[in-house]
Amino acid sequence: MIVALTGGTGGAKLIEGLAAEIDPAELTIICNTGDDEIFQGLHVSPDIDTITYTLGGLIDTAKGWGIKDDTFNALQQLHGLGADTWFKLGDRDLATHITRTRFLNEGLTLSDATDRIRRALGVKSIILPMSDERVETRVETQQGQISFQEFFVRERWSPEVTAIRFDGVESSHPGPGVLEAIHHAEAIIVCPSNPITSIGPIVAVPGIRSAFTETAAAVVGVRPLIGSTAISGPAHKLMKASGWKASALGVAQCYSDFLDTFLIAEEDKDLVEAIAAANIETACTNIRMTTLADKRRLAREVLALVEK
Ligand code: FO1
Repeated sequence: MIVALTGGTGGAKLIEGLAAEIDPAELTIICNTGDDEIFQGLHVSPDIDTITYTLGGLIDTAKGWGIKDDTFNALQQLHGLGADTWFKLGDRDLATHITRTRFLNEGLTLSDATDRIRRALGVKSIILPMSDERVETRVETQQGQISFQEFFVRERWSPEVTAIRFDGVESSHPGPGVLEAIHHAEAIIVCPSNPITSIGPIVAVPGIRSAFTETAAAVVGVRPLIGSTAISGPAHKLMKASGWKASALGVAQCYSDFLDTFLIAEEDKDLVEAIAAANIETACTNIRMTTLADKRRLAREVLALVEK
């Protein structure tokens, strides 16, 4: 069983490549839930949905989120009724949020709801929320504290960030199956997601980071930045706000206590020695994933590293 940690659109691209290269039933994905938020009264889990839609062949590949060719009639009607509609929920996407909210209202856990929805969408891989308890990523800016989606979508990640917090994480527990998956994994892949707001919340859940340092499985990470800039999104900005250098070295240091091998961009090859000093093996490659062929190539390179 290969275990992958992911959140957001970058991680989903590598997961798509992995699922095309190995039997998807051999893939267990531990997913960030710090981006979850209530919109239109519904529980939206963006990172879980991005992975579920990607593995179900439903993802809008142009945007990297939501369902391809979705319409937005309900949202338009909601706007007319005075609702906040800056977070774009498509008509088919809404069916997922309505279903998850119904399951949660019936007393199911987020893990149960996630499993029922992925099975209904024909997804063979196991998708595990990092926790069934609410962990909320909060972004502190000069204008005050806002949610991750308010920062990322409404403010288009323009505010200067002074700190990132994961409210509720101290009292949270790993979701069912998470620690078992880590301990029994043949290999663990840290996908090219935002180290602070996608991977950060997962390894902040008490017990998960230590499981990564204890597991016998090789842990291979793929860097989500080239040079000091994120391929997409605010990773470099959020790393600086969290006191990490937005360099390949900075990301390696974020994961240095549990990462065995780090796959970084060819452009960053001059950092290999510095990262090796953090006791992490490094390999360089082209980490951009535009086409499915790119995603499959990178997945093959990562799998070759975990087999080493
Ligand atoms: N990202 C945007 O930039 N704009 C949106 O309106 C938006 C809506 C949305 C709806 C459902 C969903 O699952 C994801 C959505 N995203 C949107 C992406 C989301 O903000 C990010 O994928 C993650 O939260 C970042 O990790």
